[in-house]
Amino acid sequence: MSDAMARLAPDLPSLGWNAKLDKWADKHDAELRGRVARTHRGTCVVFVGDNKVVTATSASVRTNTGKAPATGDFVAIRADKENDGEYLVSAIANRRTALARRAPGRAPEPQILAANIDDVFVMQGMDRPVNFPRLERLLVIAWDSGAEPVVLLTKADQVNDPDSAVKAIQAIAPGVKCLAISTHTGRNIEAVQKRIHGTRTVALIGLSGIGKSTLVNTLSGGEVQRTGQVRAVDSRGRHTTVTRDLIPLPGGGIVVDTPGIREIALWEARTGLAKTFPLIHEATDRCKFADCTHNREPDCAVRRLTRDRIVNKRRVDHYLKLQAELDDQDAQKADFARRAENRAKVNAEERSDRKEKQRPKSDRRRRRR
Ligand SMILES: Nc1nc2c(ncn2[C@@H]2O[C@H](COP(=O)(O)OP(=O)(O)OP(=O)(O)O)[C@@H](O)[C@H]2O)c(=O)[nH]1
Ligand SMILES: [Mg+2]
Ligand SMILES: [Zn+2]
Repeated sequence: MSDAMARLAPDLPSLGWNAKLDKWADKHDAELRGRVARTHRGTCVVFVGDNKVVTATSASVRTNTGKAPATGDFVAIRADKENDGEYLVSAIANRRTALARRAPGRAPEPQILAANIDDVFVMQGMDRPVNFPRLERLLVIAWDSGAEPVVLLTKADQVNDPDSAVKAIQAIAPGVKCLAISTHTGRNIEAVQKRIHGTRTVALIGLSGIGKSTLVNTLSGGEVQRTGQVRAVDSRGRHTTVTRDLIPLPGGGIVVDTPGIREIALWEARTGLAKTFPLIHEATDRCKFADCTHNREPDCAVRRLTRDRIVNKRRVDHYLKLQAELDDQDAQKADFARRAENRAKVNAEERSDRKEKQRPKSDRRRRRR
């Protein structure tokens, strides 16, 4: 895999590396510098230019970076003094943008799906009806990344009237470009290509089996990513892509292919929520009560939107649901922080108790005076 990947790795400037990053890397005494192509269980594959990749340990504990590198990160690398011939990621440059979700598991923490991206292609297959809640959830995450979302409806060759779905999406996502594409007929592939050039980086997200990797291959003009069959019974994919991969395209531009995720939880995405539901978000400021739950209160501007048929009820309900998810998360974060603080206090007390016991008696007495 590394060999094939290395062939994709041109010089660092075409991966988005610039003079500012050079200065930053110099400050961190980087022996090597590069852009993360893939992460996998505490190691990451890094493009370091000259058609080379190195594998570096990315465990945040060992590298003192405090956070794990993500696909798309710009990193400083140095040789691992304890392990001959191995490398460590010694620093991660500040992320210009970051596509994040809440990491699976109980602890409230983020997982970065792609860093330093310009566009997020939010993708859905046209072989099934548009799933608006799923689309909205992905749009929240995409907007929140700081990059620009674009909706791609794939497999347009599978339906007679792809434009009706495009129109329905444009109605709920004003200002977001939406394209019906097909890698089989080539429909709108050129329009997609136009957005990816130079050092622009685009992340692809959406369910398994909708054709993310197929699009990457079409844009690459060759087979760089494995693609999978879709089960006929439920037209679901089989999770063919299992890592988040940064792929430089031969004609310029870079894509991040991701594994299809069924459950995607939000992470601190209030900005993304406001941008995905602008009318509803603005209305919340006009409710009579500052703590309006938009449920039964009089003079509620949000309910007025549905009553006047400006926004449909499903969208309002979904907005409130996503907001509740973020409120819940804040409560969990506070709870986790409180417990961590208590644990630290108990540990500190135990440590000082132990010290007290280890000290000679005479010394203890002297101290107390
Ligand atoms: N009809 C049609 N099928 C397509 C199109 N694009 C992709 N497919 C098919 O969809 C199936 C799944 O494609 P993949 O590219 O592997 O899907 P993926 O989104 O990368 O899936 P994961 O890696 O599992 O997340 C393959 O059998 C493709 O041939 C298209 O434009 N039209
Ligand atoms: Mg794939
Ligand atoms: Zn209200």
